[in-house]
Amino acid sequence: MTSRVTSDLDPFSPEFRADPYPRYAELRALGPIVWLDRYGIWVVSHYEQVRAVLTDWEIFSNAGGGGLANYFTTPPWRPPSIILEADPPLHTRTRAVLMRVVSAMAVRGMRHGFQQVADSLIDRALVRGTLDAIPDLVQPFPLTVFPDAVGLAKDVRENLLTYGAMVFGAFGPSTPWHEELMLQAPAVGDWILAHCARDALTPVGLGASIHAAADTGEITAEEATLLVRSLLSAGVDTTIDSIGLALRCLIDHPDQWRLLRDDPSLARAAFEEATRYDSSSQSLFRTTLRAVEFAGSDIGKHEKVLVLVGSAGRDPARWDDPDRFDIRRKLTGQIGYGAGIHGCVAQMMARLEGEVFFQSLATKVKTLDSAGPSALRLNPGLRGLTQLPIAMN
Ligand code: OVM
Repeated sequence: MTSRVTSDLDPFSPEFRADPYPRYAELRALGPIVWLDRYGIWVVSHYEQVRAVLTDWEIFSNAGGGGLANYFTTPPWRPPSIILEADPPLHTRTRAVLMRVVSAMAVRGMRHGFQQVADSLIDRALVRGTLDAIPDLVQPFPLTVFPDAVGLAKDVRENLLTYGAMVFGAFGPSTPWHEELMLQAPAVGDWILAHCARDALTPVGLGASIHAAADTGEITAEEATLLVRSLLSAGVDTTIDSIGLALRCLIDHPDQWRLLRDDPSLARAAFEEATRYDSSSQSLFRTTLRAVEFAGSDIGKHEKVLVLVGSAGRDPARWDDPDRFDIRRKLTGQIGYGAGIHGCVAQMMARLEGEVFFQSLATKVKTLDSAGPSALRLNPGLRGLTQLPIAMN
């Protein structure tokens, strides 16, 4: 006998999003899979089921779209991603190219350049002492180093944030905020594709490496352009938000900040723990390719499953004292970057950005305090801050 547990919780409502963790615990208490009446979708919130869904790509497809919209019934807002919104065999071919382009070896060579940008941003912030860390310290870091690594032209990078807002806005339900934003979609969609073309990119960089794969016939020129777009879609907002949230974690946990300040070599571990504790990626979607019985419930064909990685990171069945932010935790089994064939392909770049940023901060900054309330961004596809006033010296 299968059963269906239902809930009227709305994971995309501002109330839920303001503090999702107690709500996640409510969802976990309801069972391993729950039907959300509000959207007519399934939700999994335990570490075990989150991992199970993410690693079973033959049933839980990405071709139906990465968000709430079901591409099997509703046309996508942009030409779909050929890596995120694709299944094998297409995904296998495109993922192989990106895996090579952002390999451990390629990422190792980025440290020095990242370090220079982080050092200079932190030096400038220290001169000011009191500032809003999101626009004035956190945002400029990925917004500089990531497109530089890709080889994007230097002009009009602000458009990247508008584009990123659209990409992640499309993950959630339609709202007046989203509808207004999407008025710019045709222009911004054209802008991004034009800047991802081979002749628009610098001759050395991740973008050029992707286009080089078109010379061997592994991918087409059009596919190369779309894969460059994937990097720019997934690589800017995500790290801005995760570095911002990690910074807030350290401000909210002064004992952990002191540990890091006294031993800056903890920077990578601190960022890793923040990615478990308060990941910028809280939710992903899959769409079933066929009917399946899962964790005691019958899921129909082409139904949406909301996968709460943010809840999996706090599941007491997987983590000791999960609501404790502990940068000395021996963290294995990270779920904040997803898992399985769609697990974040450039997660080593993200980790390097976080490590370099917090190592520089820990080395240069003596005191770090809140100077006012933080504010969450509206975008339903990512968790992040728009505002984080800080005082430091
Ligand atoms: C893409 C894409 C967009 C957003 C996120 C993402 C988290 C990928 O266009 O491929 O991965």
